Amino acid sequence: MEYRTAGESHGRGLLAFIEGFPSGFLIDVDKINFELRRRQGGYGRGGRQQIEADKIEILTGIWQGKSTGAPLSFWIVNKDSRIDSAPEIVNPRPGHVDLAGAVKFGLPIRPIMERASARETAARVAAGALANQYLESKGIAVVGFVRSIGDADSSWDELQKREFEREIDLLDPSELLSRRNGSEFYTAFSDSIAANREAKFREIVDDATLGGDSVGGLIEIRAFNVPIGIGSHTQWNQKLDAKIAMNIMSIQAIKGVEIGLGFAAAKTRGSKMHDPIGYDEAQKSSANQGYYRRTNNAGGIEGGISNGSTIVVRCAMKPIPTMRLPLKSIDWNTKKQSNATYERSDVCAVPAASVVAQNVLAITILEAMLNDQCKC
Ligand code: EPS
Repeated sequence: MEYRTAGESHGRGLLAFIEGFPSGFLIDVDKINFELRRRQGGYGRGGRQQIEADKIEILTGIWQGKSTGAPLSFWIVNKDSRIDSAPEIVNPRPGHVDLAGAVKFGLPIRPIMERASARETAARVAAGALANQYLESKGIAVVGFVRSIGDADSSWDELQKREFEREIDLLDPSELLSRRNGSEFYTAFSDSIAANREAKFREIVDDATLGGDSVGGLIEIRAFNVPIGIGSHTQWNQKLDAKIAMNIMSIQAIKGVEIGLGFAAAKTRGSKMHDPIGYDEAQKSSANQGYYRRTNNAGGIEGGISNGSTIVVRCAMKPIPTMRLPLKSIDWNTKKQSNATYERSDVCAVPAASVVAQNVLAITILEAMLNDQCKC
């Protein structure tokens, strides 16, 4: 299976094209549209989401509601479609594609930024939501949530932080989903922790809004019940962790990806890092085929192959580069100093990016499962 997207932020719409999806699968369009609606939400979103009502139309690859095995294409209309009349951007925004893209392609900034826009992720969410549905039918659950906004963690009470780290590993997918779906920041905190954490997040976003600034954050995605044996050590580009890193890093504004202990592994001794192996006959029919771990510092992947533990991925989103109080830039025509252009934008799109990351992880796992020689 493979997928691609097409479309521009203010063009006619966005397209997701999926090849190699299994035949005979009943596609739940409402579930895909639910994910598209979630992507449009979350605290800190800008004005565009008041205009759009993202929904898919399935153009090809479907017969009587079921996939046919032929290429599927999903179409999402842009209501705010005005690419040809949108004003030119003459002052490239630091942190955005504007400068490097215009130099490379020899075009004005407008057509470059229109394709680079994070609106493209609507198409990825649609494709990923289909993948997630298919995984669900095999008992696999992929759930993305927001861990933190801006520098909120630096003032987080140490005891509460430890309590959260302990309980998050005990949550099953349905508990995680119900917490996440009840939060305007798409977090996974218990009610008692959420109250002060989300107040802090709101304060950070509101402060950035007032200051004409923007904020990023930290996202986590967990994939439960992925069978042992997905991915392969035999070739570098078959490694599941490598595929995950590439696909998550390809999401707009993501600057860091880690799996399991991730960067903290660098300062951890081997004896504390690696997850001791046990065997329990009673778990033989579960994802781990009985080979259980009490810890999961590997984040569910060893040697590029899933080991039956929950796959745990985190990614860091940078603050969006379009800011009401802009940084210094140049004038693209005269090369003289000026301020970067400001256009309508989000102040914080971390909750939306958690929806994107969840669905991108789902399609990455499904691709690996379907394309894997080992047919787990
Ligand atoms: C987005 C729509 C865009 C931006 C955002 C993502 O809307 P507009 O540019 O019309 O206000 O809010 O795009 C970016 C963050 C970006 O870097 O371009 C969406 O639907 O997700």
